[in-house]
Amino acid sequence: MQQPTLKALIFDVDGTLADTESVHRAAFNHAFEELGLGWHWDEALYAELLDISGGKERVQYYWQQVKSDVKAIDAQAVQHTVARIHELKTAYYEAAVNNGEVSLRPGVLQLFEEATNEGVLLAIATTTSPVNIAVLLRKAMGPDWRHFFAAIGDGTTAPQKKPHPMVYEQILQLLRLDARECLAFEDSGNGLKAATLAGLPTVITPTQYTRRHDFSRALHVVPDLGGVHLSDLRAWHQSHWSGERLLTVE
Ligand code: XBP
Ligand code: MG
Repeated sequence: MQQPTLKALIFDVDGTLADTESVHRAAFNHAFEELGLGWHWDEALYAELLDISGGKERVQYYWQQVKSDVKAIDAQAVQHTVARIHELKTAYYEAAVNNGEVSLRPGVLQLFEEATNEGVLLAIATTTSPVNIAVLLRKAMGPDWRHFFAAIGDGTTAPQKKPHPMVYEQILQLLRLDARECLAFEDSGNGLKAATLAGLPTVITPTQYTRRHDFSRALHVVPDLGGVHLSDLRAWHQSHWSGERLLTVE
């Protein structure tokens, strides 16, 4: 079986490109306060709620599971309120990123540059909202940030969210590449599941929210991408698939 060539790097956003979840958490709490809901998500509760991908889904889950009063309100009213909370939260998050409260994690920009210089495609596969991607990458890479990415999948293009593989499957279709020709980069158990289900070998860079997750199926787990070069990724990718070929030869 032909050894596949590494042709694309597919990145998750929250926790992977940048350690954003503390800023997301603060934005949720600002929205709850402004709407007078009397809700507050502390670090420990938010770490649990992060098992639910997607901010709207997370709020709905919290309201249904933790605040039992939602049963008294009809589904449409719940949807409307959740959408309002999320709209407000996203505005607070956007303001915080524009205020410089979030920066890309170590090594991310360097890898973007090396990949671009060597013709390896870059893509994004996230459950977050498109505006969150734009505000983060515009701040970090300038107004032309979008040109560096061959494809972007987000919470609006893939309604079935991680650990469902939908967003990664979409990206592979858009790139017209086989999973064997790509690497995925994630920070969480849900993200690893989604990428692995799509057939993608996955590099994990945990955060303080996800460091206890199960990463046993990851290709590599590194504290961050600082000092990780495209040459390292090519070697990891090759060893992964040559390992598979040895298995199929036996
Ligand atoms: C992480 C998420 C997102 C963010 C909040 O996305 O699950 O829901 O926590 O962003 P990623 P939204 O796949 O990038 O790790 O409120 O826009 O969903
Ligand atoms: Mg993530």
